[in-house]
Amino acid sequence: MKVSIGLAVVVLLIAANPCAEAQNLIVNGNFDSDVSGWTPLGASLSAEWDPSDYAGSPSSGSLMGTNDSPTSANLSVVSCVDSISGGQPYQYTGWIKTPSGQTVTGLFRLYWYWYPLASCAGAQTLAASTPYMTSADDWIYVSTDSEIAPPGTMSAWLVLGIYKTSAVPGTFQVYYDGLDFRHTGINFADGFESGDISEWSAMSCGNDPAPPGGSCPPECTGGCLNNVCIVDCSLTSSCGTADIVCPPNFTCEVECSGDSSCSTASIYCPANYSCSLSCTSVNSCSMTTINCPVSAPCEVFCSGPSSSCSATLQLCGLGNCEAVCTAGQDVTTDCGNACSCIGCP
Ligand SMILES: [Ca+2]
Repeated sequence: MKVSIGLAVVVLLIAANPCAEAQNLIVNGNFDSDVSGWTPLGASLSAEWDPSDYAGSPSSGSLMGTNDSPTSANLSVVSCVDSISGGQPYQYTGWIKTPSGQTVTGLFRLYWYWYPLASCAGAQTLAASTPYMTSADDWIYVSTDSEIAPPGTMSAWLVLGIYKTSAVPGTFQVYYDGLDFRHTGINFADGFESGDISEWSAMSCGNDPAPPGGSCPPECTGGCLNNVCIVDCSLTSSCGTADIVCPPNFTCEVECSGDSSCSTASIYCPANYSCSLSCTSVNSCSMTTINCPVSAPCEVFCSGPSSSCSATLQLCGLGNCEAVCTAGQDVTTDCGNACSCIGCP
């Protein structure tokens, strides 16, 4: 597998630095029960809760924006987030759908502004945007590029653009869901002081939406933390007797720290959220197979003795897929159509 040195460095930094993880700064980006925190600007625009959810969850919904201006109008639903750090990179992602069969045309996109004061006060500066889109009959994932906040930035004004382009009366509707705005998790260490992130775009390969979470399912035997389901396999031969099936609405971490703990197990990741397998003890993941998410990141970490991974198989999805070995462990990474793929030597 031919990969660039830059990408390998990125992956190792991410793997080695748990501080590189960032969290979604949007309080209500999944619209589980309402559209609180979001404000439609303009008398011709409404923002209402709708039961349609981008992941099909029966316990969540989306924001339905309706632009019924009698003429063309570029309107927006907005939300302000604080706790921005100047000089740091941020990215805005989400899911968008438009009902088919609308009688008027329009455009939609995600974009945001920076503000020098908290609560989006002071003079605004346009940050970044997705391209304008014209149709999305089913939910599509969209993402801006990563954008560095100017020095002194305190807050960001996040916008859901709902631009009715027809000059005739009629309503133009757009649904938004799974919105995520976060520090993109790059902590500039030695060698990256210039702030040049042009080599870092591999991080945005695939989809990596924030999981909706919910009450912690019983299969998360190590509990749940920040919408991460932890499967605890710390006892000898504890998890290899049956399939390990991650619940659908959480990021999943399977921790095989006991001897032979996950040996011969088949692991099924959540379809839409990232998944990781760690193998840290004698034969902990021997003959274990991990079935990766459809397009979210999938990682296997083999550390400890060389037998911690032996005849371990990683079946990649479309997203970032990687295996990290520290001591000659044996993992086969089947890259398939992964947008980025790094296996162990
Ligand atoms: Ca939702």
